[in-house]
Amino acid sequence: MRKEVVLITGANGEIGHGLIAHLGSKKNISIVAMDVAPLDERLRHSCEHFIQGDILDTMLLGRLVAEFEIRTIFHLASILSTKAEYNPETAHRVNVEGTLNLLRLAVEQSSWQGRPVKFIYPSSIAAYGLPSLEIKKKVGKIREDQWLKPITMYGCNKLYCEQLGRYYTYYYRQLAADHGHMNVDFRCLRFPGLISSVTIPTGGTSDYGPEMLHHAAQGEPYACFVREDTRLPFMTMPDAVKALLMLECAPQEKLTQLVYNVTSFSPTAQEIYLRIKKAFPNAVVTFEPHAARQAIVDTWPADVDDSAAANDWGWNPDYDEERAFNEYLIPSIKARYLQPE
Ligand code: AKB
Repeated sequence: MRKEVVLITGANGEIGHGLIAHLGSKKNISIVAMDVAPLDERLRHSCEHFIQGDILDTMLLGRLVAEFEIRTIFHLASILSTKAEYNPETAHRVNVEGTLNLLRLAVEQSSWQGRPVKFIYPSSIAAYGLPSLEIKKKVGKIREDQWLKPITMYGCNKLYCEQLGRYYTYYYRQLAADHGHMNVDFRCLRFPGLISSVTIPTGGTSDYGPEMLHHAAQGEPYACFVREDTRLPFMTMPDAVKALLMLECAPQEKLTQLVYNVTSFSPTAQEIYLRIKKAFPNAVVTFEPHAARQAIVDTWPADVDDSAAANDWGWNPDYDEERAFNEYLIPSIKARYLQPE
């Protein structure tokens, strides 16, 4: 008999780390983790199986369908916004074709199991595209259906994959039912910038927040690549994991939409710096905006409206800005870097 498991792609990534570390502590969950690189040693004990491979390898994915009964897929593998701009076509292949392959896998699993497999997909504030800084300042919190004109390949990929999820949830089955195929249960979060005390992101454009913090904690100078007045929404990694699991567990009948904004606090880069300086008085941070990266964040919203998530499935972050820095980020980062291992 095939074993019921949760499949997590992009296991070594930031969200992968946070999610696996959290789920690994639960007794009744078997994790099958997947990543192109060897699994981080710290995650090994939390995963029942690890598959090193590419989400573009359809033969490999076919073997997964045969071996496991997959209850939920957390499809976290992705090339982030800055890195994607260096090779947009490769990013498209990984971000879009990779997601399509996973959705096909979910369809096959759903058909075989006779029930829709849950497909939890992290989209991003990169799906938005505000036309000017004036408008960004004026509009404030934006809803899921507003300003969807991304300027990055990553943002285009995220927005399109949300549509693919919609297709495989509502429309695919209309034709495919004749062939015994089933729809999937696609659920999506649009994440803001994420900050973890454990991992540092690579290749993103909201990375200046976590990078500033981790550099300061290690006593290294940091050249911030955006202006002081740049404002973006952020959230701690524990809250990101909480949102993923809350959305996974939410009763289907409560969900009024497939895509939900989630957020917590919206500081400027200067406000992040001031919090860091208070905790690490020797921190050296300079602001040296990088034109292309600045242009990207200038199109991302200063804040998002996450009231649909609050109304439909009770979303509420545990960490506001004060708690995020004072009770999570600063103490655990100090413990991580300042104490001998
Ligand atoms: C990035 O900066 O690319 C990501 C994101 C906001 O999705 N962190």
